[in-house]
Order: sequence, then structure tokens, then C-alpha cells
Amino acid sequence: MPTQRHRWLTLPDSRDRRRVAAMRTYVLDEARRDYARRHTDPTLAPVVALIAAYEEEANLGDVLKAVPDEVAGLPVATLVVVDGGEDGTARVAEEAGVHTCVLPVNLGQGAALRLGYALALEGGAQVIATLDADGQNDPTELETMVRPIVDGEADFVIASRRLGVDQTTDRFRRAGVRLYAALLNAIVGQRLSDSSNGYRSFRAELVADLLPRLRQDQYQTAEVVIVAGTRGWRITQRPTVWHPRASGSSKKGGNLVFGVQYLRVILTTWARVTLGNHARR
Ligand SMILES: Nc1nc2c(ncn2[C@@H]2O[C@H](COP(=O)(O)OP(=O)(O)OP(=O)(O)O)[C@@H](O)[C@H]2O)c(=O)[nH]1
Ligand SMILES: [Mg+2]
Repeated sequence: MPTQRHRWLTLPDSRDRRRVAAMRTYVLDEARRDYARRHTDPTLAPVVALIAAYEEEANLGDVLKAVPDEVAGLPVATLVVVDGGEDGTARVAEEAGVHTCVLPVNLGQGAALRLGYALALEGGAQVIATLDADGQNDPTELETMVRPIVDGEADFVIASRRLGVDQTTDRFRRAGVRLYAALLNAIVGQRLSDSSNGYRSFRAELVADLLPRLRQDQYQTAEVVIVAGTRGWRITQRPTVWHPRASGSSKKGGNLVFGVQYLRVILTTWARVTLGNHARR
């Protein structure tokens, strides 16, 4: 309790923020309780293919079928974090027999991935690979993504549609990929060609280091690169194919919204990291 002397200086009530934080904690705890009920043994495999899926009922099944059982000589387990939603995404994941964690409400891809990273680490993963649920990444390229980590050449591998094959036709989006890669490279001193690609693989130690430093709930790809780059982890890229979405449309808004949000994440993360301000926005 503030003393009488200080009371007139106290800031406006922050109950709203605290309420949202409490609800968020409740949602995450509920997802974990549900996961523990579904999977009494949380052990996964040395390589975990992690997929955050939001209303991808029509696309997820084919993605899951294509994930290999083994890459770089290591067994692979698949973990799907279903990020709320109204469709049958959770059912598709369960029917495929993969590890499934269901958030009762939509928190955003970044928040769902953070939960997935934590479950993968708790499940004993040595390498964690993330890929999209909409069919834009090819799961059969997992070997390409994981090999540099297993061979000790890198800590963080990012797929590149520009070094590989981009089968999409949106010129605006392509220009955005180039522009944001250039901006990000200028900030973190890397030479990445497709830093917004969500097809990635990480050494587990890097994920443990990043996890408490990640804040973005939705547009998270740039944040991960900036934080990993400024922490001195070795980042590399590999050519892959970028397919058109199997069906449905982007969950992240049209090009303008996506572009503006992406820029916001780059600038705010950069400011936060360089100013050493880890306060939650
Ligand atoms: N967990 C979660 N995942 C999401 C959310 N929005 C999108 N995703 C997932 O994130 C992945 C990529 O989302 P997309 O909407 O395809 O966005 P994108 O691939 O970056 O952009 P596009 O090129 O427009 O498809 C997919 O697997 C989605 O299911 C969300 O709110 N929560
Ligand atoms: Mg997509």
C-alpha cells in the first residue's frame, strides 16, 4: 500500500492489464492441464517438429502425413499447438496421432509457439523445427533444415524461398520479404535473404536462452531473429520451396496490415533489445 504521502502520485489503476495477464496465465495453464491429460508421458524425441495451427483443419492433415519419422539419423516427434479457433484442427491433429496441445482461446502464433517451445524442451528435444500448418513449407525438407544443427555448423537455421523456389505470385509480398530482410540484416549484422520465413530449426539450448526474452504474440519471426542475433547465436539459411497456401487465406491480415505490423515488431524489438528494456509492452 502506498503511504499517504505518495498516494497522490500513484498512476491510474492498472487492473485491466493485470486482469488480462491473469486470464492469459489461466489459458496457458488450462492448455497445459489438457496436454498432461492427453499425454501422460511428455517425452517427445530428439527432433521435434513444432506446428502452431489456427483454424487449419483443411490443411494440417496433409502436412502431418508428410513429416518424416527420422532426420539426420534422429527420430522425429510432431507437436501441434492448436491455437483456439472454431474448426476441427484439434481433431485432425489427434487423429494423426501426434502430440497435441490445445489452447482454449486464440492467443496468436507467437504465444502458441512459445508454449510449444516450452513443451518441446520439457519433452527432451535436442533440435526444435517450426513449420506452418497451411502447407507453405514442405515437411520433407526437414532434413535440410535440421542437418546443420546436428552437424554442429549452426544454432539456428532459417529457410529461404529466395535461395530456393518461391511458387507464390504476390509481388507485393515478395518485395516485403526483400525489404524486411535488408532491414533486419542492417540491425543484426546478418546476411539473411528470407528472415520472415517461419520454417526454422533451433538448437535446444538456443530456445531455452530465447524463451524468456520473447514477447510477440503474433508477428514473431523478426523478433526471434533479432534476439538470437544479438545473443550471439550462429544463424544460417538453407534453400527451400515456398508453396502457395494449400487452402484458405492468411490469418495475419492483408499485405498492408501484415507489412505495418512486421515493421512495428522489427522496430520495437530492436529498441527493446538495444535499450536493454525487457518490460512487456
Ligand atoms: N497459433 C496461431 N497460429 C496462427 C495464427 N495465425 C496464423 N497462424 C499459423 O501460423 C502459420 C502461418 O500463418 P499464415 O496466416 O499462413 O501467415 P504467413 O504464412 O506468415 O503468411 P501468408 O504468406 O499470408 O500465408 C499457419 O500455420 C497458421 O495456422 C494465430 O493467431 N495463432
Ligand atoms: Mg501461410
